[in-house]
Amino acid sequence: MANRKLTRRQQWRIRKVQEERLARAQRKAERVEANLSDDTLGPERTGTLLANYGAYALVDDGQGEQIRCVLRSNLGALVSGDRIIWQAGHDRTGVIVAVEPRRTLLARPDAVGQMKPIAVNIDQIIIVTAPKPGISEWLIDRYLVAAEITGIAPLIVINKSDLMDATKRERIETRFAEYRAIGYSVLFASTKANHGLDALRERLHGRTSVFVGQSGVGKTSLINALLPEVEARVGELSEASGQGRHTTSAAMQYRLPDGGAIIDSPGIRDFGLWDITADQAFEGFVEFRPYRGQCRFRNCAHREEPGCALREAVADGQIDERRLESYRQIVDSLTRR
Ligand SMILES: Nc1nc2c(ncn2[C@@H]2O[C@H](COP(=O)(O)OP(=O)(O)OP(=O)(O)O)[C@@H](O)[C@H]2O)c(=O)[nH]1
Ligand SMILES: [Mg+2]
Ligand SMILES: [Zn+2]
Repeated sequence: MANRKLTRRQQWRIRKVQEERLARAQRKAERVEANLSDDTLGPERTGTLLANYGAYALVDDGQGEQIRCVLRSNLGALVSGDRIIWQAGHDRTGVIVAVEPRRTLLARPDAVGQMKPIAVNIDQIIIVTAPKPGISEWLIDRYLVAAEITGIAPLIVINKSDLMDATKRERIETRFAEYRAIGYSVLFASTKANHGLDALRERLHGRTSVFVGQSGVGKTSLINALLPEVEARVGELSEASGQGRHTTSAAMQYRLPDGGAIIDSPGIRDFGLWDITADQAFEGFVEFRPYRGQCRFRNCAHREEPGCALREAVADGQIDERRLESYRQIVDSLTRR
């Protein structure tokens, strides 16, 4: 996963930070436990899980109160957005006893290839990218495939527009014209220059959206700009990154004042789609759909085969060549497993 080799000293520091974090979470969980005893627990109520820190989780009780809860065992991996059943103890603590079925689920494989949920019960995936650390269409395509096959609407946001002069902006507009042509919305924004935030706010209204994208593109900054009052609670100094900057370590949901919610998620370098089939990947490229079953060979891999409808569509200017290449790379990554 790491994009560079870490020195022994850095590794030691990362381990130390993680141990401290774990110990802190454990202490908090113990304080929660101290306020809970089976005979004083309140009745079962519904709530929304805001963030899961492992040893304990933060729950929204639906009345604007945040409750620190421990989790009964055997509930599985709960994540931001889960609708849960909980019982109150003393002093804004509680215990989560059950989880409701999920409406939608966005997941990704972890380091050992196990699918882990990122966020659940969401309506919209906000794919954030920025000229710094760099715009990657390959990564965007993977998120788009995930959005298409989970049926969650995507929105592309290009943040840090303040870092673009007119020429650069023009060049990026040209690169993203293809996405607009196949039906995706692309918004430019800047938290620094306070640009594009109203348009974004409009798209977030009344829905539950998760912000995804590479580390450092400004997901947390966007959430801070949209909800200035939550500033204190987002971003923790990450020594693990070795760069002394704030980086998000657990997905966290925030309620929008006029309805809806936004979920901040930790940045990732690569977004694998390991549990899908080549057929699903095909469906994930919306502009390919009219060509399904049109190739000469039924098992066409859309590479060198004669009579490939997708390659012909590229030659006719109907399909973008880079998108076809992106599809092939995704399929390659599936078979390499
Ligand atoms: N120039 C410029 N910098 C920005 C903008 N928005 C955020 N940044 C900077 O980008 C850096 C990363 O911002 P974050 O909000 O922490 O990024 P993130 O996507 O949440 O990163 P992770 O939590 O690691 O996934 C910070 O130094 C921000 O100050 C912007 O609009 N313009
Ligand atoms: Mg962040
Ligand atoms: Zn083909």
